[in-house]
Amino acid sequence: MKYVDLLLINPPFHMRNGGGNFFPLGLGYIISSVETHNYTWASVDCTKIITTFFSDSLKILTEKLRIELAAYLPQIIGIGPCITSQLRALKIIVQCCSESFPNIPIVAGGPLASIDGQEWVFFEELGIQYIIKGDAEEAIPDAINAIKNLTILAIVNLSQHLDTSIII
Ligand code: B12
Repeated sequence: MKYVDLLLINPPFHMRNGGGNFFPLGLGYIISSVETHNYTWASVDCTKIITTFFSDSLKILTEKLRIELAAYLPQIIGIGPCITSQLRALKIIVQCCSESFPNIPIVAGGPLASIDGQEWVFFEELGIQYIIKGDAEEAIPDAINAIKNLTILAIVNLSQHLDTSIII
């Protein structure tokens, strides 16, 4: 199992005839910023798992995503770039992530998450805890930093309770 600060999940989409596909530029920007901050990352590209939203494909997505997620131990999960037409797949991704990592924060981002008035899609329909609106090159490293500091605080607290010294 590989420890990573950030696990990015690129949602799949139902490709049109003759449509193309490449790794999203927005995720590339986020990854570049995460590396600049010396954090680690990995990505699961769901467009490599399915290219249609027919029910057989969605079943394959559920099965294969579960297997891919089992390879990682992330601090935070980022799903995106989310767009309107991906809703059915987003439900599956959130469900698989919540099952595989029940205590790990999940954050969604991208064009759909950035539209005012669409927050309910993420919080109520998908059950995601956090969204980042707009560009995430600064917000994602900030979120990783906050989570790491919380973990350190928890360990310091525990060490005080136990009256032992823990070197972090
Ligand atoms: C280039 C582009 C494409 C390319 C490449 C897509 C790709 N995989 O990279 C192609 C031609 C393949 C394409 C296809 C489609 N596209 Co397009 N595309 C764009 C376009 C013009 C630019 C996207 C881009 O690269 N921006 C530059 C990067 C740096 O910015 P960004 O993606 O926004 O990323 C930043 C933030 O959003 C955020 N962010 C992004 N991802 C994440 C993830 C997390 C976890 C977090 C926290 C934040 C975050 O941080 C990033 C860095 O700052 C946008 C319009 C636009 N102006 O945004 C439409 C747009 C995204 N596409 C759209 C659509 C509808 C599609 C298609 C569904 C069309 C179709 N019917 O087939 C497909 C789906 C493809 C897919 N899922 O990848 C819509 C989405 C609308 C919506 N409401 O959801 C948009 C907004 C255009 C529009 N106004 O209609 N697209």
